Amino acid sequence: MLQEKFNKIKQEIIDELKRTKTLEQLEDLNNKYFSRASGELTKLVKEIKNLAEEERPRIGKIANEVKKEAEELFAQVRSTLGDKVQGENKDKVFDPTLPGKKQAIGKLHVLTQIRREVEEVFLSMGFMVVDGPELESEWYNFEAVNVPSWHPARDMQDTFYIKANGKRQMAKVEGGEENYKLVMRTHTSNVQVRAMEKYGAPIRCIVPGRVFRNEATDARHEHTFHQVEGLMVDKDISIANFKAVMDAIIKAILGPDFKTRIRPGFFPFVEPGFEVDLSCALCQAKGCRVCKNTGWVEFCGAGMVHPNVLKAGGVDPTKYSGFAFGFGLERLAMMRYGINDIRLFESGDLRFLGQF
Ligand code: FA5
Repeated sequence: MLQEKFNKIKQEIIDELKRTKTLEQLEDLNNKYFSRASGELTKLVKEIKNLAEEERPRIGKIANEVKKEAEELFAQVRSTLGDKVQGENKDKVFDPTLPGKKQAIGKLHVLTQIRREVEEVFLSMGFMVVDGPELESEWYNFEAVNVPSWHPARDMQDTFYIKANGKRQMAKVEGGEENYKLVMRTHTSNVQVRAMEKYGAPIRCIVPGRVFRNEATDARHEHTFHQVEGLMVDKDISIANFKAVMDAIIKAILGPDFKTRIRPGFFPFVEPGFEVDLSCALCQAKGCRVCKNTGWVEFCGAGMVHPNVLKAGGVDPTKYSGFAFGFGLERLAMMRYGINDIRLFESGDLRFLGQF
């Protein structure tokens, strides 16, 4: 009797396994037959103890065979269904033996890196780092730094003015009687008078920042680029002080043997004025498109602050003197790293940016 029951349950298990489609169904089936408390096969096995003693070994043997066979069938079906699930979820399954995906890690733009280095050098010489607006009134960008209205840079063809509803935006300058047009600052010199108004004299500051010009671009000219303005006003400041500061920054960023030259230059906001050139590192001063075959790259405008500018900043030119300069951050980076086209900086090309 019990023998028949074992054979029947074995056939049942075989039939039910054939209909099993998912691992969940298999789990339910496993409970139905093998659960310790109420599994149907478990219950049959428990009945063996009620048999006559001489019957028990024979039926016990059959029970073991059925159980073993059933377990093997379960294992087979479990493996087949498992493979199927893995196939379906191939991408979702975590395989620790596969090489990991490399995380792309961002980094600072080369100009940010070099700007921070420049700031460190100036901070070590007692300069503070000051910020100023990129959208500026004509007053601070031009008038306050002694740039007369006839100056070519004032021409609206020459730089970017802001129009709103077809009308020019006007910026009211505190203390001024006139309205001034708004302009995308053409240089960081717009902060010279702002800094003197705010901090008075003596003062030592640099102003790193973005500037804008209506330029035709080429290998060394951009319409949007970065300058670092410098201003030092105190008693008895001379060109010698400027030269010492300039030497320190060139040495720190370009190395002790980098060749520079100072020549006269005109800017309305300085007197006397000069320009600093860097020996072209791209062609070892032999001549190339960046230095326009001269061997030199214009790097910095500078000079002794014009008395009118000191006055505009509320500083007494009879007591104080100072120097100011403005250099191009891109040009500094170009000479340091041998970059032969300024347009690469804003290109967003990761093959270029990833090198620094
Ligand atoms: C000026 O902008 C003056 N404000 C500098 C100055 C400040 C003079 C204080 C005196 C006292 P300039 O236009 O020469 O000057 O520009 C200064 C530097 O900015 C240049 O030497 C060059 O390094 C960089 N530069 C100028 N135009 C461009 C451009 N289109 N693209 C990239 N860099 C430029």
